[in-house]
Amino acid sequence: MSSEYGADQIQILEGLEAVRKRPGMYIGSTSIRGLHHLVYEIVDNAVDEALAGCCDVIDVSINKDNSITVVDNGRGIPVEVNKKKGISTVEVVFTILHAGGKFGGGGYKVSGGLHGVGASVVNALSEWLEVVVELDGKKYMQRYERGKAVSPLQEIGVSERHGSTVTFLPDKQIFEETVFDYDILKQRLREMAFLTKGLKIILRDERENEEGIPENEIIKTAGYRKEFHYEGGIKEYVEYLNKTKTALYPDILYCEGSKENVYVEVAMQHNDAYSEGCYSFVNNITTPEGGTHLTGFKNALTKTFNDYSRSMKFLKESEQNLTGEDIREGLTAIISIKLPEPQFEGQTKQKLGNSEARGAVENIVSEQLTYYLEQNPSVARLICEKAIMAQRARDAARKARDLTRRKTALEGMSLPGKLADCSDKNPENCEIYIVEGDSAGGSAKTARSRATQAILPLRGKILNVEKSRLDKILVNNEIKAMITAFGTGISEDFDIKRLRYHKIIIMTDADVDGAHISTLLLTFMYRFMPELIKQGYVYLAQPPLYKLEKNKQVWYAYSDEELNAILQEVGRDTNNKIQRYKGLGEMDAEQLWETTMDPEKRILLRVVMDEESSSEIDVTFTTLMGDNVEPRREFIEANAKYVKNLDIS
Ligand code: 1YM
Repeated sequence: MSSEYGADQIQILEGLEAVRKRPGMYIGSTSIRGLHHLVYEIVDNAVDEALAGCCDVIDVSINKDNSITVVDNGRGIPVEVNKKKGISTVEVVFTILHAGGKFGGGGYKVSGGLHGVGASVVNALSEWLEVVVELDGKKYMQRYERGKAVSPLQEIGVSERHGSTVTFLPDKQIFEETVFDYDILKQRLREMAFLTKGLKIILRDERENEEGIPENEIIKTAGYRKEFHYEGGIKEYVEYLNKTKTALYPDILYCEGSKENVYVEVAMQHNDAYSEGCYSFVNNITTPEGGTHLTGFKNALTKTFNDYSRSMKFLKESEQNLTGEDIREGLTAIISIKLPEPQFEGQTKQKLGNSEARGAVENIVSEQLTYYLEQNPSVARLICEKAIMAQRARDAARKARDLTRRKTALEGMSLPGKLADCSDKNPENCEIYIVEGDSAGGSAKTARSRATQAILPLRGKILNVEKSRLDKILVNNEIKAMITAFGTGISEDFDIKRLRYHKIIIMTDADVDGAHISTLLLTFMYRFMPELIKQGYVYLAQPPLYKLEKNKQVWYAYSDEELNAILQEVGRDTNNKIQRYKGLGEMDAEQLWETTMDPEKRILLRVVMDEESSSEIDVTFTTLMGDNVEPRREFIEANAKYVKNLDIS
């Protein structure tokens, strides 16, 4: 045995040891995010097999013990002994760092998680991993523990089918968190299915806890199950994203082609709203920061629609060209390209750098879109009319903004009258409470710590930005007050360096109206100041739901569970006077300070967003705030059970 322990084996162990020493370098992090990357790495190999045309079903299960099983019906990972290494190809794939699709020769590895490093990394970071391969009538198995094979690949029986099955348990020594989240996997697997037309991906949750999965995904026999299968691929993705909106025309515009070794696919459709949702992917990986492929797409769109508008005389000679933003108002688009050697740039390596991608996308989209517009003049007209309206609104908004800019330049920073500002001028120390209603605003002004806490009361409901254009939004008083108070400006003028408070705290009543106002405020920030959320400056205050008094002693409860716990402790007798807070206004200044504003005692929820799932965030906001009632009803039904204290009085 020891004589076989040659240089190759030593190299293998050193490679996997490096992964265990610095897991972050291979999977980004050891947080919940890195944990889920393990699944994507294994699924990616199966998706590659689907892209090679050899597999059409991938089945992913979260098992009872939080291990994961991925099954595909592909050719099966090759089992023959690799002459150079002296071990089976399966073992090479799972134990040698960077072993990937290059083995088979010919094709290139197309899909790939954040780092595309594959099966060996997952193996190195798992307590154990088992791989089963079925091919040519036989069934093989190998098991590894913390990356090391515990036996060679063994033939364990016969089989009618072909494919690969991988089961692994993430190593608790490596990961901060080892419990998989059904919803996170669901989102990414849905996205993968959209990006790979025809591929069926099944997700099952075999765990017994009841938390977290919508009722409609329960299957009778055991656990939860969801199936993603889209024959229309990214066309269906656009349809899905626009489901919560009102489409401007029935068609999904679609372009496809290859140029300079770049395979390009684009699907798009306008809706009657005002925000833009263009999502780009390279080799099935999302590129939240865009890059050359997205630039190519935007260039093509701008040029094609300007040329068309001029040729049809929708735009007069004296009129300015439409900007890209005018044309993309209300546009939902998926840009998906595949190329052999993607180069990612930027701080987070999420921006495509390959210059050939720009030309390829620009070319294919320009040509096919021009043809489409010629063939479909009525759709073309609708889009051009919408863009021209956007151009006019943008002009009006710019004039309004120039006016405010000039005003601020003349008068200095004129802060809104309703704002009770704090005295400290260092933004790092400062926080602003945005408070629902004048009466709660009054209590908050009395209660606050004047040095560091500013209060901005808002009257009633703020404008729903999902349903208004920028020019309307900018004359809304509540919104204007927020913009001036924050100091950053919005959209292209946004500058985080001018932010006047490092905590923006939304404080609304703990009821349905309060939740609605919070959502309106978050929608506004998400659409016009997304950096505030991305950089973690936005918080939700958590006022208590109950006050409990007994023998002059006072307790506050922030949930029903907490109330019950307190009642258990102090006893449930008739002398308790439990008070249910209907709103912030019912608390006096002292109570408000004690329960919700005192930095020593309060609970704040930080609002976070994962940029990799921004298309899903968009769906959620438009579901909640858009025109279509049906998806909103479905959303509320599916999520009602998460709402602990739904007060509809
Ligand atoms: C549940 C995970 O890994 N499936 C899978 C992997 C491979 C193949 C088929 C495959 C690829 C090729 C030829 C080729 C891999 N093979 C390799 C390597 N599912 C899963 N299904 N035959 C089979 O790329 O030419 C790496 S991955 F390197 F051995 F070919």
